[in-house]
Amino acid sequence: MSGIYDVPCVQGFIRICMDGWEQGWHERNGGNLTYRMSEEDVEACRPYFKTPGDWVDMGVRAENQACEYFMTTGSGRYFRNTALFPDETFGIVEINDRGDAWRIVWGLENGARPTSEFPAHFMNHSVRKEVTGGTNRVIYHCHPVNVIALTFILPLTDRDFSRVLWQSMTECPVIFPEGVGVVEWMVPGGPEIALATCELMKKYQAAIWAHHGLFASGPDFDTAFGLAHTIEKSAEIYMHILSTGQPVRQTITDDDLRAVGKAFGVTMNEAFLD
Ligand code: 2HA
Ligand code: ZN
Repeated sequence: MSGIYDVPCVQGFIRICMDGWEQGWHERNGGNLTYRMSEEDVEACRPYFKTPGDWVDMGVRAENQACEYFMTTGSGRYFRNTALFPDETFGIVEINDRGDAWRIVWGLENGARPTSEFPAHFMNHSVRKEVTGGTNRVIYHCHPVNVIALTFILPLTDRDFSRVLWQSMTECPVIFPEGVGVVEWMVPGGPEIALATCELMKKYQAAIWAHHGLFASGPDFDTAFGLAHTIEKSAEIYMHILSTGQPVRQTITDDDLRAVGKAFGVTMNEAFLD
């Protein structure tokens, strides 16, 4: 191994950033990504660590994430630049033994800091780590056009969004059988949106932020990105249907959704089915 850019988690992090950019989900400095590193990831990257920066208090605390290491995009940095200027665009932070402060151990050069949504990511990592028995590692926030557009026309309920997304593309119920959560419009980067999202991420793998974007999680980059991609594609199909102005003649029924769930061995969220 010749450098930190040969470490698989670093390559995976760069790849998802560039994939999201190519999808058009990261205008300017939009979106953010964090990855909770495994012990092997940390050991592979450690030879390239620098003298750590000062501890910075997060204003939130998660004891189950004490001493973890996270890869994180930088506040104000552009996904578009990730491959070209990786060590300025993202970095690695270590969490202290109280689980309430970070310090930079690699990257985030030239005065960068972790994403403005780091406290939201951190608290949601805590929830997802707990409810998945430690398998969840990725939190990915993006600004996909059709998901955002839908938040202007559908009622802002988990049920309404889950049903529309399930019905617009056959394999959606297999990928997120529990549905998706919806957060009403809130100021980005603040504690309120972080806490509202945490409540939803106890039940769901993804939450939609009204008029803002999507917050998706997963055990690895492929799964988290794939979830965001699937949700956005389904929203896009629904928007295409609406834009024809034609009445919907047929759709996937609730019994069809149950049948897909049964065939693929997943438990559908019955609360959202009639
Ligand atoms: O600009 O997307 O939600 C980064 C963001 C904040
Ligand atoms: Zn955003």
